[in-house]
Amino acid sequence: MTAGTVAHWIGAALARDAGVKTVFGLVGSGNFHLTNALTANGARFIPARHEGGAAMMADAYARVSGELGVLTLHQGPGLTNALTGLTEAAKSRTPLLVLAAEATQPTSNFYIDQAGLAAAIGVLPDRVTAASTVANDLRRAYRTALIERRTVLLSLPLDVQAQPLPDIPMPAVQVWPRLSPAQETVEQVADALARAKRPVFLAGRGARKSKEDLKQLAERSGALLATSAVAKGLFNGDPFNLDVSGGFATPAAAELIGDADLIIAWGCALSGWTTRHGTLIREDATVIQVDANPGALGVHHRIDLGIPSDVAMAARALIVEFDRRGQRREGYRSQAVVKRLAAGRRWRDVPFAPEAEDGRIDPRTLTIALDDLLPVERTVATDSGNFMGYPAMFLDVPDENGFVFTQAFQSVGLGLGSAVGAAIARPDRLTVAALGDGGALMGASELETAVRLGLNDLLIVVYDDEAYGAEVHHFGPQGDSLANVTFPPADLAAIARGHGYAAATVRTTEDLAPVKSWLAGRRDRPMLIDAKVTRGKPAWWLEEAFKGH
Ligand SMILES: Cc1ncc(C[n+]2csc(CCOP(=O)(O)OP(=O)(O)O)c2C)c(N)n1
Repeated sequence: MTAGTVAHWIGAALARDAGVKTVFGLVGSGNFHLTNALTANGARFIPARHEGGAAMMADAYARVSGELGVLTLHQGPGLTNALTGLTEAAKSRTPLLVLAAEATQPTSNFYIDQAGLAAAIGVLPDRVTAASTVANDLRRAYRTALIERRTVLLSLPLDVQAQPLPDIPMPAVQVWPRLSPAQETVEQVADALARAKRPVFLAGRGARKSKEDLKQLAERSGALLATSAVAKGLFNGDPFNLDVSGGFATPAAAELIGDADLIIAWGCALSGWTTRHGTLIREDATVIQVDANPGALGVHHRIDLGIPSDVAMAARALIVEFDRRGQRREGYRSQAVVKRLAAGRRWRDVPFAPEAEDGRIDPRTLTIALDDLLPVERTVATDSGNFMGYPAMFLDVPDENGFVFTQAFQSVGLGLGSAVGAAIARPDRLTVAALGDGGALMGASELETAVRLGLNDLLIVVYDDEAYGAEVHHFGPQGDSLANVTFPPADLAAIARGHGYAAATVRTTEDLAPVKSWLAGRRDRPMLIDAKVTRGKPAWWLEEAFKGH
């Protein structure tokens, strides 16, 4: 019996009044009535098999759809199981509302300090304190998650959930006005662009809604365009697009970014990943950072000017300023750059000698073959590990919503859950989950979820080196024992078939024939390929990642 209780009211307020369409989670006694109330009022509930998977599904769903992610959990262990995914979401500023039941009696087995736990991982703790305050409590948490782009834990004490409630609507959520730059600041940036010979724009996830403005401004000011890994695909099709900056940058992109005399970061944190720990940015380059979150300015890299502003508003104000001045500059858009890009814009333009190992395929050869085989309309979600640059560098994505890269916490095991969330958000696209064998087995609890949900346009690609490759390549050269980070072969194709997948073991490009048939056929089940990849050499971006340890 839920009607008329606080639990019922929260479900109805979110699904009916706030229009929440999709909710992820795992149901226990503490969130049973709430989840039923959500679905009774029109939301779709996606049940995961592990809260860690559910958290990543909600996170990726929010990243790909642009909607608020909503997650519902049982009290205590339901929440602790979700912590790694929630940390990734919090560090990525994913707008995510976590509705977790809460045992408030310290004598309960389920009791923990949920607020303390949330605070420790960068999640904002909040609570529904009483039936009389639920409308305001829910609105506050919902608004903070959505508008301030935060991961918010709204704890729902069991006794409060059970209290009766009169029929009141959820109050409207007030939208904050967007920050815009002062005219003086706009002129300062326009002056810097007018002085610069080689300006480069680095755009992050915070620029995803501003690409047309940024492309226009770059054209007027002669800037080249690049993105952080998480915003890959943003400037697809632009003739001066360098694609990803940082560890995954092509030699041409790294060279051109490395020579820039002005860098403007747009909604981009300028993290060590994007700047190769600062080495991609010349010491004498002017660095300007624009971010809607003032707290993000200058955190990872030195800046000469930090502008707390909505990215699109700042870009538009600069376009107006350029037009007012009647300016249009060639800047970095020279014929020499056109030629350099024509010769090596994409990673696959860079020649390589495939590594040879009996019964194994070079991961670059594999990924290029897949890139040719798979439809262009795709979402690529990657896990963490030595392998992760191969999909990031050799698989194209159609736009800025096509790449799910959950590396803010650099955790292994998040890839499969995030692929499921992405597939739910974009059922019109093929979803590619790129995993290492370590990450695939760590996240294996969601293998069944994809089949159960009928996610038949999901292709799981396991880069199987039968090891924690990142550790092998980190410590191997020092002569340390690798016994604890290498494993005997596991038949991941058989494991997948057991769950109901189409599956294949891949050792050569010819072994991809079943993928071709799967793509061409009825696609009545998802597919997994266990690619036995060569193990001799570390990925070249790994050295960069280790610098952060
Ligand atoms: C949760 C978690 N545990 C451990 C690590 C340390 N770690 C980083 S990469 C890696 C190996 C992952 O192996 P796999 O998924 O097979 O990918 P590979 O490195 O072999 O390509 C490990 C254990 C981590 N980052 N996150």
